[in-house]
Amino acid sequence: MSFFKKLFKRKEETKPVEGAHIDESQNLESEAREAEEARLAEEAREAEEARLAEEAREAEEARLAEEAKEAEKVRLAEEAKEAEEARLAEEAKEAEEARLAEAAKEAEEVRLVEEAKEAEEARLAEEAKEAEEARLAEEAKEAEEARLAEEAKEAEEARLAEEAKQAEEARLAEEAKQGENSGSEETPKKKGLFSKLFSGLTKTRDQFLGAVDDVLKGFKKIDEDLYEELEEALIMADFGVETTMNIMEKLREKVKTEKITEPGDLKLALQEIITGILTAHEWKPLVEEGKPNVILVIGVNGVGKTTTIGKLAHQFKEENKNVILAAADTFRAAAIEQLQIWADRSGVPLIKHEEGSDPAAVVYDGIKAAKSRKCDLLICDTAGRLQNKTNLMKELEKMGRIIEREYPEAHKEVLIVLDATTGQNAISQVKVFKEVANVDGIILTKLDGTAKGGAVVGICENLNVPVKYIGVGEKIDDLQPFDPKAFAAALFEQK
Ligand SMILES: Nc1nc2c(ncn2[C@@H]2O[C@H](COP(=O)(O)OP(=O)(O)O)[C@@H](O)[C@H]2O)c(=O)[nH]1
Ligand SMILES: [Mg+2]
Repeated sequence: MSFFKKLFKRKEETKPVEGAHIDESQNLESEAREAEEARLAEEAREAEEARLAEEAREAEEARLAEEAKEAEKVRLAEEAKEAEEARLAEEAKEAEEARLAEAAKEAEEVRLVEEAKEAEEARLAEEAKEAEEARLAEEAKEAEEARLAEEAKEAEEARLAEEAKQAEEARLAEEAKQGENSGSEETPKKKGLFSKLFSGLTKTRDQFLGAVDDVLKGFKKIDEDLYEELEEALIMADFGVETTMNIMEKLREKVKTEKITEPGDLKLALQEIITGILTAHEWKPLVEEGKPNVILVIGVNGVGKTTTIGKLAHQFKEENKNVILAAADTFRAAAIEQLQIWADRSGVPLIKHEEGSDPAAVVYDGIKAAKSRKCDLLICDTAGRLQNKTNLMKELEKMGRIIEREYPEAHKEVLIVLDATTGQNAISQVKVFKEVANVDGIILTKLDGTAKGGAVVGICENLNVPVKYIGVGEKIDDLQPFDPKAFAAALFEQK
């Protein structure tokens, strides 16, 4: 029976019944029982509630645990997914890197093969070129020897004739000196130089002066057309565009200030302007007196370095200087032999090594010999292989270093030899060599063989390097100090 039913029943039973007699002890007992029952019921209820609460708590805990477990599962799954993704990404990255490395390796291999191929081709080309050069040098040497033998014969004849002429000139000069009009400054030597220069410039003069004369004759007054044609004549003689423009500007100016009206008078004006440009650089002698001198002769192949050195050696020997040569063009045996021929002709000693040896070592030995023989002048020949610029640069640097180190007391000159027949190209050669060496002066050769003599004017104006000597022929005395006034005069003088 439930607690409530029991209670209800007890109340029914305890309802005062009219007339009924209720035993007092019975009542008390019943109350105690009921109280006990109520307490038990209360306890049962509380126990039930506690159990329910416990159950609810356990259920809640189980639910939470379940939830936590599921959350953990989700988290782990998530983590596993992420790890997998990371692994895949890493794998993909590695695969990509491997692919790129492979591609780079392949590209590098292709490049190396290509480079090796190019190097081989360049080597073969260089070899072929060198072989060709050697052949040409051999030919040149043979021709040179034949020519020299011929020249020696001619020179001897010429020398005898010259001696007779000079004796006659000396006699005349002496006579003139003794007479009252002895003031003439032109020595026979100077006259001889000028006549060589004059004949050396024949080709240039014929073309240039011929063209100028034609223009001037064709006009009655000075106008734009005349200027234009004169400009053309200058360009044709290889004065160079810039220099021609400059000369023309100066000419217009001169015509204005000096009020020149006759076309015929323009010739003298031009000569004056050109002389002005050519005298811009002061002429200093190559050799400083009272101290040793070293001249390093540079320039591309075939411009006339070796020939010029032979001529210089001869000239300085004639001036009673103690000269020594060094064959630092060691690239070909023929080059050394060629210089030997010139040394023998001038009667000066030559320091030489084997073909292919270090040019700087030759210079070193040259300095040693120059010191021990107390020479006034050491002249070094060099190879001018522009096609191998790095090597050339290294060689020239090394030679320069050796001279500075071993011969600091010497006056040093680096001379570049230029071939006048190359005209304006000569200017770019100087620019290239200026990158690798300090160039102190220019020697312009082969003026006799070209109508491009006007290039001298362009060279003087464009390069901040003075022209020191000019070559006007192949003979030993066909080299002369550059005299701007004489040059301009020889360019304009009529026969
Ligand atoms: N006509 C003429 N030929 C010259 C002159 N100077 C050098 N040569 C010639 O130019 C050629 C090359 O000269 P070389 O001295 O061997 O040149 P390198 O290679 O610079 O040493 C030779 O045949 C020389 O005779 C010159 O002033 N006039
Ligand atoms: Mg040479």
